[in-house]
Amino acid sequence: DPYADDPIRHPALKVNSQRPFNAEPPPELLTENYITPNPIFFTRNHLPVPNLDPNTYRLHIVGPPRGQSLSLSLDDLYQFPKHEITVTLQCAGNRRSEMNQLKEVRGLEWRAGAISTARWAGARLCDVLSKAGHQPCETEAHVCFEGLDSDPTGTAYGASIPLARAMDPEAEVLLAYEMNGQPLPRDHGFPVRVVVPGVVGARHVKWLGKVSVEPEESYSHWQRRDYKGFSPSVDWDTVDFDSAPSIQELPVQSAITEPKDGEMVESGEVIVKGYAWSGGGRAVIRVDVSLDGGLTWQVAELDGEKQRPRKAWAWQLWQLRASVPPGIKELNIVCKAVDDSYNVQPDTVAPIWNLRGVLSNAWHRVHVRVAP
Ligand code: MTE
Ligand code: MO
Repeated sequence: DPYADDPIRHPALKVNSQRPFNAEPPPELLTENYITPNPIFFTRNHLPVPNLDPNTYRLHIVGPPRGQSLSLSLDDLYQFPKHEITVTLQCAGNRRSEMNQLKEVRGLEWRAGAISTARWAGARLCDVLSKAGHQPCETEAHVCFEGLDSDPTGTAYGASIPLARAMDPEAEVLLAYEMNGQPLPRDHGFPVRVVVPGVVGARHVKWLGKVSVEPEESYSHWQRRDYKGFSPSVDWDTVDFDSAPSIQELPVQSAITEPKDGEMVESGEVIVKGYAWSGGGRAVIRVDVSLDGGLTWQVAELDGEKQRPRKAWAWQLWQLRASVPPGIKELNIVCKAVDDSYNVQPDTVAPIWNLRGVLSNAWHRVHVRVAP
Protein backbone atom coordinates (compact mmCIF):
# COMPACT_ATOMS: atom_id res chain seq x y z
CA ASP A 1 0.00 0.00 0.00
CA PRO A 2 1.76 3.17 -1.21
CA TYR A 3 -0.43 5.14 1.22
CA ALA A 4 0.60 3.21 4.32
CA ASP A 5 3.04 5.97 5.30
CA ASP A 6 0.52 8.84 5.00
CA PRO A 7 0.26 11.03 8.12
CA ILE A 8 -2.48 10.84 10.78
CA ARG A 9 -5.31 13.30 10.14
CA HIS A 10 -7.67 15.33 12.30
CA PRO A 11 -10.94 13.46 12.97
CA ALA A 12 -13.11 16.54 12.30
CA LEU A 13 -12.19 16.55 8.60
CA LYS A 14 -14.87 15.38 6.18
CA VAL A 15 -13.10 12.82 4.00
CA ASN A 16 -13.88 12.81 0.28
CA SER A 17 -11.30 10.14 -0.53
CA GLN A 18 -8.86 8.20 1.70
CA ARG A 19 -6.30 7.16 -0.91
CA PRO A 20 -5.18 9.64 -2.04
CA PHE A 21 -6.29 11.67 0.96
CA ASN A 22 -8.78 14.45 0.23
CA ALA A 23 -10.74 16.16 2.96
CA GLU A 24 -12.38 19.42 3.96
CA PRO A 25 -13.26 20.97 7.31
CA PRO A 26 -16.94 21.13 8.25
CA PRO A 27 -18.33 24.57 7.34
CA GLU A 28 -18.93 25.80 10.90
CA LEU A 29 -15.28 25.08 11.80
CA LEU A 30 -14.02 26.71 8.61
CA THR A 31 -15.22 30.16 9.62
CA GLU A 32 -14.61 29.83 13.35
CA ASN A 33 -11.18 31.41 12.81
CA TYR A 34 -9.91 33.87 10.23
CA ILE A 35 -6.72 31.80 10.00
CA THR A 36 -7.52 28.14 9.46
CA PRO A 37 -5.72 25.97 12.03
CA ASN A 38 -3.24 23.64 10.29
CA PRO A 39 -4.91 20.36 11.40
CA ILE A 40 -8.22 21.27 9.71
CA PHE A 41 -6.84 23.08 6.62
CA PHE A 42 -8.43 21.32 3.63
CA THR A 43 -6.19 18.72 2.00
CA ARG A 44 -6.03 17.89 -1.68
CA ASN A 45 -3.57 15.13 -2.57
CA HIS A 46 -3.38 13.35 -5.92
CA LEU A 47 -0.78 10.84 -4.79
CA PRO A 48 0.75 9.33 -1.64
CA VAL A 49 2.39 11.82 0.72
CA PRO A 50 6.18 11.56 0.42
CA ASN A 51 8.16 11.28 3.64
CA LEU A 52 11.07 13.66 3.10
CA ASP A 53 14.14 14.05 5.31
CA PRO A 54 14.73 17.76 5.97
CA ASN A 55 18.46 17.15 6.40
CA THR A 56 18.99 15.70 2.95
CA TYR A 57 16.22 17.66 1.21
CA ARG A 58 17.42 19.67 -1.79
CA LEU A 59 15.46 22.01 -4.00
CA HIS A 60 16.79 22.02 -7.54
CA ILE A 61 16.57 25.33 -9.39
CA VAL A 62 17.50 25.05 -13.05
CA GLY A 63 19.44 28.13 -14.14
CA PRO A 64 19.38 29.84 -17.55
CA PRO A 65 22.12 29.15 -20.13
CA ARG A 66 24.45 31.84 -18.78
CA GLY A 67 23.29 31.54 -15.16
CA GLN A 68 23.86 28.81 -12.59
CA SER A 69 21.70 25.95 -11.41
CA LEU A 70 21.19 25.82 -7.65
CA SER A 71 20.76 22.90 -5.31
CA LEU A 72 19.32 24.45 -2.17
CA SER A 73 19.17 22.87 1.26
CA LEU A 74 16.59 24.14 3.73
CA ASP A 75 19.35 26.19 5.38
CA ASP A 76 20.20 27.75 2.02
CA LEU A 77 16.56 28.70 1.58
CA TYR A 78 16.50 30.30 5.05
CA GLN A 79 19.29 32.66 3.88
CA PHE A 80 16.94 34.46 1.51
CA PRO A 81 14.87 37.30 3.04
CA LYS A 82 11.94 35.71 4.85
CA HIS A 83 8.62 36.92 3.48
CA GLU A 84 5.34 36.27 5.33
CA ILE A 85 1.82 36.79 3.93
CA THR A 86 -1.73 35.65 4.59
CA VAL A 87 -3.05 33.76 1.58
CA THR A 88 -6.29 31.91 0.93
CA LEU A 89 -5.89 28.71 -1.05
CA GLN A 90 -8.87 27.35 -2.96
CA CYS A 91 -9.16 24.20 -5.04
CA ALA A 92 -10.67 24.65 -8.51
CA GLY A 93 -13.13 21.94 -7.49
CA ASN A 94 -14.49 23.75 -4.43
CA ARG A 95 -18.32 23.40 -4.40
CA ARG A 96 -18.21 20.81 -7.20
CA SER A 97 -20.98 18.81 -5.50
CA GLU A 98 -23.47 21.53 -6.51
CA MET A 99 -22.55 21.07 -10.19
CA ASN A 100 -22.82 17.33 -9.79
CA GLN A 101 -26.36 17.69 -8.44
CA LEU A 102 -27.40 19.39 -11.64
CA LYS A 103 -25.71 16.92 -14.01
CA GLU A 104 -22.94 14.43 -13.38
CA VAL A 105 -19.37 15.73 -13.40
CA ARG A 106 -16.10 13.86 -12.88
CA GLY A 107 -14.20 14.69 -9.73
CA LEU A 108 -14.21 14.67 -5.94
CA GLU A 109 -17.47 15.68 -4.26
CA TRP A 110 -16.21 18.84 -2.60
CA ARG A 111 -18.77 20.84 -0.72
CA ALA A 112 -17.90 24.44 0.21
CA GLY A 113 -14.80 23.57 2.28
CA ALA A 114 -12.08 23.14 -0.35
CA ILE A 115 -10.73 26.52 0.70
CA SER A 116 -8.66 27.61 3.70
CA THR A 117 -6.43 30.48 4.82
CA ALA A 118 -2.96 30.48 6.40
CA ARG A 119 0.01 32.72 7.18
CA TRP A 120 2.70 31.41 4.84
CA ALA A 121 6.39 32.25 5.20
CA GLY A 122 9.32 31.50 2.99
CA ALA A 123 11.64 32.85 0.34
CA ARG A 124 10.21 34.84 -2.52
CA LEU A 125 10.42 32.86 -5.75
CA CYS A 126 11.68 35.98 -7.59
CA ASP A 127 14.68 36.23 -5.21
CA VAL A 128 15.61 32.59 -5.74
CA LEU A 129 15.14 32.74 -9.52
CA SER A 130 17.24 35.93 -9.66
CA LYS A 131 20.03 34.25 -7.71
CA ALA A 132 20.09 31.52 -10.36
CA GLY A 133 20.44 34.24 -12.99
CA HIS A 134 16.89 34.39 -14.31
CA GLN A 135 15.48 37.72 -15.42
CA PRO A 136 12.01 38.88 -16.28
CA CYS A 137 11.83 38.32 -20.03
CA GLU A 138 9.70 39.80 -22.73
CA THR A 139 8.83 36.63 -24.55
CA GLU A 140 6.29 34.39 -22.90
CA ALA A 141 7.84 31.85 -20.57
CA HIS A 142 6.62 29.67 -17.73
CA VAL A 143 8.01 28.55 -14.41
CA CYS A 144 7.47 24.81 -14.03
CA PHE A 145 7.27 23.15 -10.63
CA GLU A 146 7.73 19.46 -9.89
CA GLY A 147 6.63 17.74 -6.71
CA LEU A 148 8.44 14.87 -5.03
CA ASP A 149 5.23 12.85 -4.90
CA SER A 150 4.84 10.41 -7.76
CA ASP A 151 2.60 7.69 -9.14
CA PRO A 152 3.69 4.04 -9.65
CA THR A 153 5.17 4.93 -13.05
CA GLY A 154 7.36 7.58 -11.40
CA THR A 155 5.43 10.52 -12.79
CA ALA A 156 5.53 13.46 -10.39
CA TYR A 157 2.82 16.03 -9.71
CA GLY A 158 3.62 19.18 -11.68
CA ALA A 159 2.21 22.56 -12.63
CA SER A 160 3.37 25.93 -13.93
CA ILE A 161 2.70 29.66 -13.73
CA PRO A 162 3.76 32.44 -16.13
CA LEU A 163 7.33 33.71 -15.57
CA ALA A 164 5.96 37.26 -15.44
CA ARG A 165 4.03 36.44 -12.26
CA ALA A 166 6.93 34.50 -10.78
CA MET A 167 9.40 37.37 -11.28
CA ASP A 168 7.04 40.12 -10.09
CA PRO A 169 7.95 40.96 -6.48
CA GLU A 170 4.45 42.45 -6.05
CA ALA A 171 2.90 39.07 -6.88
CA GLU A 172 4.63 37.66 -3.77
CA VAL A 173 4.98 34.09 -5.03
CA LEU A 174 6.62 32.12 -2.22
CA LEU A 175 8.71 29.03 -1.72
CA ALA A 176 7.04 28.50 1.64
CA TYR A 177 8.57 26.51 4.49
CA GLU A 178 6.25 27.74 7.24
CA MET A 179 2.47 27.59 7.67
CA ASN A 180 1.02 29.53 10.60
CA GLY A 181 4.42 29.75 12.29
CA GLN A 182 5.10 26.02 12.07
CA PRO A 183 7.11 23.95 9.59
CA LEU A 184 4.70 22.84 6.86
CA PRO A 185 2.68 19.79 7.93
CA ARG A 186 3.39 16.73 5.76
CA ASP A 187 -0.04 16.93 4.09
CA HIS A 188 0.64 20.53 3.06
CA GLY A 189 4.00 19.99 1.42
CA PHE A 190 6.74 19.49 4.01
CA PRO A 191 9.38 20.77 3.78
CA VAL A 192 8.73 23.29 0.94
CA ARG A 193 5.76 24.19 -1.25
CA VAL A 194 4.92 26.92 -3.72
CA VAL A 195 2.33 29.52 -2.69
CA VAL A 196 0.95 31.56 -5.60
CA PRO A 197 -1.34 34.23 -4.10
CA GLY A 198 -4.61 34.74 -5.96
CA VAL A 199 -4.12 31.66 -8.12
CA VAL A 200 -5.90 28.27 -8.15
CA GLY A 201 -4.68 25.70 -5.59
CA ALA A 202 -3.39 23.31 -8.27
CA ARG A 203 -0.37 25.57 -8.96
CA HIS A 204 0.71 25.66 -5.29
CA VAL A 205 2.96 22.63 -5.77
CA LYS A 206 3.72 20.76 -2.54
CA TRP A 207 6.86 18.74 -1.66
CA LEU A 208 8.65 20.89 -4.20
CA GLY A 209 11.64 19.21 -5.84
CA LYS A 210 12.42 21.16 -8.97
CA VAL A 211 11.85 24.59 -10.48
CA SER A 212 12.69 25.37 -14.11
CA VAL A 213 11.92 28.09 -16.61
CA GLU A 214 10.53 26.77 -19.87
CA PRO A 215 9.20 28.23 -23.13
CA GLU A 216 5.98 26.22 -22.66
CA GLU A 217 3.63 25.48 -19.78
CA SER A 218 4.30 22.35 -17.72
CA TYR A 219 3.56 19.16 -19.66
CA SER A 220 2.00 17.71 -16.53
CA HIS A 221 -1.41 16.08 -16.77
CA TRP A 222 -2.67 18.55 -14.15
CA GLN A 223 -1.58 21.55 -16.22
CA ARG A 224 -2.72 20.33 -19.63
CA ARG A 225 -5.46 17.71 -19.17
CA ASP A 226 -7.22 19.00 -16.09
CA TYR A 227 -8.01 22.27 -14.31
CA LYS A 228 -9.54 23.98 -17.33
CA GLY A 229 -13.02 25.38 -17.85
CA PHE A 230 -15.37 24.50 -20.75
CA SER A 231 -18.79 25.36 -22.10
CA PRO A 232 -21.75 23.43 -20.64
CA SER A 233 -22.17 21.94 -24.12
CA VAL A 234 -18.79 20.16 -24.04
CA ASP A 235 -18.83 16.50 -22.96
CA TRP A 236 -16.17 13.81 -22.58
CA ASP A 237 -16.53 12.79 -26.24
CA THR A 238 -15.99 16.29 -27.58
CA VAL A 239 -13.65 17.90 -25.04
CA ASP A 240 -10.41 19.30 -26.45
CA PHE A 241 -8.18 20.18 -23.52
CA ASP A 242 -5.73 22.06 -25.78
CA SER A 243 -8.48 24.52 -26.70
CA ALA A 244 -8.80 26.10 -23.24
CA PRO A 245 -6.25 27.96 -21.14
CA SER A 246 -5.18 26.49 -17.81
CA ILE A 247 -6.94 28.01 -14.82
CA GLN A 248 -4.71 30.54 -13.05
CA GLU A 249 -6.52 33.40 -11.25
CA LEU A 250 -9.83 32.25 -9.80
CA PRO A 251 -13.19 34.08 -10.06
CA VAL A 252 -15.05 35.69 -7.15
CA GLN A 253 -16.45 33.23 -4.67
CA SER A 254 -18.52 33.16 -1.48
CA ALA A 255 -20.39 30.60 0.56
CA ILE A 256 -22.59 30.28 3.63
CA THR A 257 -21.10 28.25 6.46
CA GLU A 258 -23.83 28.80 9.07
CA PRO A 259 -26.60 27.85 9.39
CA LYS A 260 -26.31 24.53 7.61
CA ASP A 261 -28.64 23.30 4.89
CA GLY A 262 -31.66 21.51 6.35
CA GLU A 263 -31.13 22.92 9.85
CA MET A 264 -33.90 24.25 12.10
CA VAL A 265 -33.23 27.83 13.28
CA GLU A 266 -34.87 29.80 16.09
CA SER A 267 -37.45 32.40 15.14
CA GLY A 268 -36.82 36.08 15.94
CA GLU A 269 -33.26 36.47 14.72
CA VAL A 270 -30.91 34.48 12.56
CA ILE A 271 -27.12 34.83 12.29
CA VAL A 272 -25.75 33.95 8.88
CA LYS A 273 -21.98 33.44 8.47
CA GLY A 274 -19.67 32.66 5.61
CA TYR A 275 -16.57 33.49 3.64
CA ALA A 276 -15.85 35.50 0.47
CA TRP A 277 -12.75 35.69 -1.66
CA SER A 278 -11.65 36.59 -5.18
CA GLY A 279 -8.63 35.61 -7.25
CA GLY A 280 -5.83 37.77 -8.65
CA GLY A 281 -5.55 39.97 -5.56
CA ARG A 282 -9.00 41.48 -6.15
CA ALA A 283 -10.56 42.48 -2.85
CA VAL A 284 -14.08 41.54 -1.84
CA ILE A 285 -15.90 44.83 -1.42
CA ARG A 286 -19.36 43.56 -0.47
CA VAL A 287 -21.36 40.47 0.35
CA ASP A 288 -25.14 40.52 -0.22
CA VAL A 289 -27.33 38.08 1.67
CA SER A 290 -30.94 37.22 0.99
CA LEU A 291 -33.28 35.25 3.25
CA ASP A 292 -36.01 34.93 0.61
CA GLY A 293 -34.22 33.24 -2.27
CA GLY A 294 -32.93 36.46 -3.79
CA LEU A 295 -36.02 38.70 -3.79
CA THR A 296 -34.60 41.11 -1.20
CA TRP A 297 -31.03 41.62 -0.04
CA GLN A 298 -29.12 42.83 3.02
CA VAL A 299 -25.46 43.73 3.16
CA ALA A 300 -23.32 41.54 5.44
CA GLU A 301 -20.61 42.80 7.77
CA LEU A 302 -17.10 41.93 6.57
CA ASP A 303 -14.45 40.83 8.99
CA GLY A 304 -10.78 39.89 8.74
CA GLU A 305 -7.34 41.26 7.96
CA LYS A 306 -7.46 44.46 5.96
CA GLN A 307 -6.41 43.64 2.40
CA ARG A 308 -4.04 45.73 0.31
CA PRO A 309 -5.24 47.07 -3.07
CA ARG A 310 -4.32 44.67 -5.91
CA LYS A 311 -2.88 42.31 -3.28
CA ALA A 312 -5.99 41.08 -1.52
CA TRP A 313 -4.72 37.52 -1.24
CA ALA A 314 -6.88 36.48 1.70
CA TRP A 315 -10.58 35.98 2.24
CA GLN A 316 -13.04 38.06 4.22
CA LEU A 317 -15.28 36.33 6.69
CA TRP A 318 -18.75 37.85 6.85
CA GLN A 319 -21.76 37.82 9.09
CA LEU A 320 -25.35 39.05 8.97
CA ARG A 321 -27.74 39.31 11.90
CA ALA A 322 -31.22 39.48 10.48
CA SER A 323 -34.63 39.46 12.04
CA VAL A 324 -37.01 36.69 11.12
CA PRO A 325 -40.54 38.06 11.23
CA PRO A 326 -43.12 35.88 13.02
CA GLY A 327 -45.05 33.48 10.83
CA ILE A 328 -42.11 32.72 8.55
CA LYS A 329 -41.71 28.94 8.33
CA GLU A 330 -38.62 28.61 6.20
CA LEU A 331 -35.74 30.65 4.86
CA ASN A 332 -34.02 30.36 1.50
CA ILE A 333 -30.69 31.92 2.41
CA VAL A 334 -28.52 33.08 -0.48
CA CYS A 335 -25.16 34.85 -0.57
CA LYS A 336 -23.18 36.52 -3.32
CA ALA A 337 -19.97 38.52 -3.23
CA VAL A 338 -18.71 41.45 -5.30
CA ASP A 339 -15.00 42.09 -5.86
CA ASP A 340 -13.24 45.39 -6.53
CA SER A 341 -13.52 44.93 -10.30
CA TYR A 342 -17.29 44.63 -9.67
CA ASN A 343 -17.18 41.02 -10.73
CA VAL A 344 -20.18 39.13 -9.37
CA GLN A 345 -21.16 35.49 -9.00
CA PRO A 346 -23.65 33.91 -11.42
CA ASP A 347 -27.08 33.24 -9.87
CA THR A 348 -27.34 29.62 -10.93
CA VAL A 349 -25.09 26.67 -11.74
CA ALA A 350 -26.50 25.67 -15.14
CA PRO A 351 -24.77 28.32 -17.30
CA ILE A 352 -21.36 27.60 -15.72
CA TRP A 353 -21.69 23.81 -15.51
CA ASN A 354 -18.66 22.06 -16.98
CA LEU A 355 -17.77 18.39 -17.29
CA ARG A 356 -14.97 18.55 -14.73
CA GLY A 357 -17.00 20.53 -12.19
CA VAL A 358 -14.45 23.31 -11.71
CA LEU A 359 -15.02 27.04 -11.07
CA SER A 360 -18.30 26.40 -9.26
CA ASN A 361 -19.15 29.85 -7.91
CA ALA A 362 -22.89 30.36 -8.34
CA TRP A 363 -24.84 32.08 -5.55
CA HIS A 364 -24.61 29.80 -2.55
CA ARG A 365 -28.00 28.68 -1.23
CA VAL A 366 -29.00 27.16 2.08
CA HIS A 367 -32.54 26.15 3.01
CA VAL A 368 -33.54 26.13 6.68
CA ARG A 369 -36.77 25.71 8.60
CA VAL A 370 -37.76 28.15 11.31
CA ALA A 371 -38.79 26.77 14.71
CA PRO A 372 -42.41 27.64 15.46
N1 MTE B 1 1.26 19.46 -5.07
C1 MTE B 1 1.66 18.17 -5.18
N2 MTE B 1 2.98 17.92 -5.20
N3 MTE B 1 0.77 17.17 -5.27
C2 MTE B 1 -0.59 17.41 -5.27
O1 MTE B 1 -1.39 16.46 -5.35
N4 MTE B 1 -2.38 19.12 -5.22
C3 MTE B 1 -2.65 20.49 -5.65
C4 MTE B 1 -1.77 21.49 -4.91
N5 MTE B 1 -0.40 21.06 -4.91
C5 MTE B 1 -1.03 18.76 -5.18
C6 MTE B 1 -0.05 19.76 -5.04
C7 MTE B 1 -4.03 20.92 -5.52
S1 MTE B 1 -5.09 20.47 -6.77
C8 MTE B 1 -4.45 21.76 -4.53
S2 MTE B 1 -6.03 22.36 -4.49
C9 MTE B 1 -3.53 22.19 -3.46
O2 MTE B 1 -2.25 21.58 -3.57
C10 MTE B 1 -4.09 21.80 -2.11
O3 MTE B 1 -3.22 22.19 -1.09
P1 MTE B 1 -3.48 21.71 0.39
O4 MTE B 1 -3.59 20.21 0.39
O5 MTE B 1 -2.35 22.20 1.21
O6 MTE B 1 -4.79 22.33 0.81
MO1 MO C 1 -7.10 21.43 -6.46
